[in-house]
Formats: sequence, structure tokens, C-alpha cells
Amino acid sequence: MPLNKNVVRIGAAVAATLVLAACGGGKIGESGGGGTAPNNKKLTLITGVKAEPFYISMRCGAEAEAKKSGYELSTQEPDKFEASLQSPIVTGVLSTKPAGVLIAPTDNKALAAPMKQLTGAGIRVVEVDTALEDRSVAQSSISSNNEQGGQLAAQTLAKLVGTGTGSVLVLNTKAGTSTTDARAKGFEAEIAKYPNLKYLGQQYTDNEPAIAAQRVSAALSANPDLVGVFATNLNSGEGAATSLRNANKQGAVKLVGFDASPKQVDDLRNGGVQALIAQDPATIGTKGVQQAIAAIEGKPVTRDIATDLVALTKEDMQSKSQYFYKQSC
Ligand code: T6T
Repeated sequence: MPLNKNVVRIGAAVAATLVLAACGGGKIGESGGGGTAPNNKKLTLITGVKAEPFYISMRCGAEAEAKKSGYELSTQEPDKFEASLQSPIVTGVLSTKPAGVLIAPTDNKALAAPMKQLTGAGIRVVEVDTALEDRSVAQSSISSNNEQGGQLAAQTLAKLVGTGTGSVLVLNTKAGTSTTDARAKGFEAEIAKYPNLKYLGQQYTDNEPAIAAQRVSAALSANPDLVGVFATNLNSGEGAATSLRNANKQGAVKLVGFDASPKQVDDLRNGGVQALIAQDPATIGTKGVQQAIAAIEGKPVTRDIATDLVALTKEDMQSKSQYFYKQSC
């Protein structure tokens, strides 16, 4: 089912508007632990990786909302998108006794134990972007509808290829990343509707642009009929664009990326990438803080909130520049 519009906006509404009383039911000051101490206005954001425009934009939204609400937000970030580096950060945050933690878990299983330590100490936990498989740990999860984003990427890529035939590749990051796994899943289901396109499966990039570039050059050698690549996130997209440019395949092999970093936006403008599925990380941060505060203050919490996803092309990108990610607040 090809797209009949260049731009499709999905997931603007709350996906599941089930409103729950704050689970754990604790009130401020109830158990004397760090998280529940009276008048504790400390929040901590733990992102997936340091100095990356998606998380910078998320932090900007979170900081502004915290300030507006009289809370103090500090941010901690691992040097790489890796559970073994993020887990000790979570454990370290425990001793700083924030009232609430917003976290983007880098692995949908490995972060469960450290995150349970937080909730065990009475700290309210909200997932921002990525999530655990175990839905009993966080009180609220805010993210794009990533499966729909993958479907949108497949529709966009199929439209770009048009009546051509050939193979298409997906670049995922690391198995166990809830967001990119959902994007790959949505893409695979949707691309099956286009008999002119042969799905080659997904390759993992370890969330490293250099590995993404290697995967694309290997795919080009092994599949001379390669007509499309879907890069499920910022780093894989940046690496794929470099590889296609070096192989003189820019534009001949259509590249659809996810995210909208300054480099990805430049690539869209200069033809290095043909479409981007942009998220709204600032709103993920804003809503994450709102839900954490609701949980801390014993107000109703929304279990799942979906934020915007927008397809950007060279033609319409300027009118959607509010979706470009930031390098600083
Ligand atoms: O795509 C985002 C984020 O949604 C994903 O979970 C991990 O990668 C990014 O941070 C971009 O690098």
C-alpha cells in the first residue's frame, strides 16, 4: 500500500490512555526512603549515550519542564550505548536519592535489576524512549510508536523505489534495544506488501556509524541489486550515508533513516539520504518529567504516552524544521 503523501504524521495522540493511580501507591514522605522523602524535588535523567542530538533534545525538554515545575533535574550519561556502562550509573544514582528517575534503558532485560533497585528505594521511575520488557518496573513510558515508524519507513522506501525491483536491507543497532527492534519489526511486516522488493533481513551495527558503513559496503558487494536501505537510528543512518557516498551509490540506492540529527538533516538537504523519520525527543523529555512529578506527588499517572513521528523529505523539510534535533539547548 504505497504512500500517497510525502509526509505522514502518526502517533500524535496518547497510544494507551489508561490512567492509573500511581502504582506502588506511595505518597510523599510515606516510607522515609530517598525517593519518598518529603519535599524532595530532585529528578535525574539517565540517557542512552553521551552528547548525542536525540538525547540532547530530550534533555532540553526535560530541563525546561523541571524548571517550570520547581524541580531540579540533573543528567547522567554513559560514554557508549551499552548496558554494562549504563547499569553502574543507575546504581550510583541510587545513593543520590532523587525523588524520580527518567531513564532510557539501553537493553530491555539487562537494566531490569538496577532499575528495580530504584523502585525498591521508593524512587519513581519513568521510561523515556526505550523500555524494559518487564512492564511492572516503570510507572510510565513515553516514546514514539516505533513499530508504526518502521511501517512508515517501509512505505516511504517503497515509494522512493517506485516500480523498480531489487533488494532492501535493514540496519539495526543492538538486539534488545526496544525501539530499534520495534522499528525493524514494523518495517519487515510492511515491506512484505511490496512484491518488487526482496527483504534481505537485518544487520546489527552495535550503534556505531563505522560498523553501519561496513555493513552497507558488504551488502553492496554481495547484492548488486540493492535498491534500498532502512537505517533504524541516527548512528546507523549517518554511517550508511557515508558508505553509499563513498561507493558512488548516493541516490541510486535509496536510504531512509530514522532521527534528524544536524548531520542527517544536512545529508537530507544534500541528497545523501532520501527521507528521515523524525521523532520528537524534546516532548518525550517534557512528558517524562510531567509523569515523574505526577507519580512523586501521588497524582494519576498515564502508563503509555506516544509522541509524534514525522517523515521528512528534501522537498518538505524546511516546513518541518521544528523536528530537527538540537546540539545544545
Ligand atoms: O533513535 C534514537 C532512539 O530513539 C533509540 O532508542 C536509540 O537511538 C537514538 O538515540 C538515536 O541514536
